[in-house]
Amino acid sequence: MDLSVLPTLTVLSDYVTIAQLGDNKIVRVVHPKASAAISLHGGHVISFKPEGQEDLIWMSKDAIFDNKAALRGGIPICWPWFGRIAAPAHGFARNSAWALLEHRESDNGVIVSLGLTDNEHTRAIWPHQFKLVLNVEISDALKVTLDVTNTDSTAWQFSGALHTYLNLGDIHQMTVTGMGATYVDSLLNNQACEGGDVLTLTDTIDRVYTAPENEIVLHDNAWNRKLSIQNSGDNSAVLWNPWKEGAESMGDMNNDGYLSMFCIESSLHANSLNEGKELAPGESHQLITHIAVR
Ligand code: TA6
Repeated sequence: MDLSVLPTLTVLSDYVTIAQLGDNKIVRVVHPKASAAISLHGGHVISFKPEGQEDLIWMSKDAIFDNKAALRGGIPICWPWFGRIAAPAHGFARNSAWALLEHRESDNGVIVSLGLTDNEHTRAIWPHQFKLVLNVEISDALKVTLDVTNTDSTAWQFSGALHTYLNLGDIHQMTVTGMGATYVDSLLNNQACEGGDVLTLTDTIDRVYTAPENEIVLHDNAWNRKLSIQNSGDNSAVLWNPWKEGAESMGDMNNDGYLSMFCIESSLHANSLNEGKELAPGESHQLITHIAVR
């Protein structure tokens, strides 16, 4: 994504501006180490480009920036649930207006913090009080931390994901390692399966890998680079590509988009709303993804 063409609304510092993309306001970071962009709608990272590299983050050419729709691509924040165990799919955080809390910068990079707390709209969907802080650390690598706090007077459960769409040269030449052997296949009625050490794709995939290693590596052989994904605070890694038919069925995904993306998600998976991770009043939990070229 070419961030330089977006009109500037506000200059916040030498490195950070607020820019306009369609109807969305974007926190744009341009630093000697890397550039990045985060939509305030959804608290959604839409670009991370270390100096001299192609973007690590894939965005659909047909993504809809109307300040309402969840964005196709980037790093959607799925919260307070993952998937379709309730409506809206993947929770409401990716459709909510986040606030810019602060930005900090040094020679090493920029940290942007966004926040979302419960409001009338969120409580109508999910009747709990909460505070989310999203810390986006932009340097040679990208680190995204979703900090979840229960500000309510009773405990609640949640699930979720940092649903990262990675950008790559050619899906046919991609291999993935480190995802572990065991997975639940969403395309086979959630059947428990076992796979090999190296994943290659020739068709759609939608799997919850239940025992990923500390580092998952996407070998992007077309661009001759390796992307290192290190997740924590999760219980699984969801791997997804909709393939040709899936891409064609989505209005906000360009038809050939599946050729240049692969989702490797830091996920806290649960089968229902009350089987998620429990937080007592005042308790916090962090879901983290760290993405780097290695
Ligand atoms: O993470 C994989 C998944 O849950 C798939 O089942 C697929 O539907 C994808 O997310 C995208 O979901 P969305 O609601 O953004 O269309």
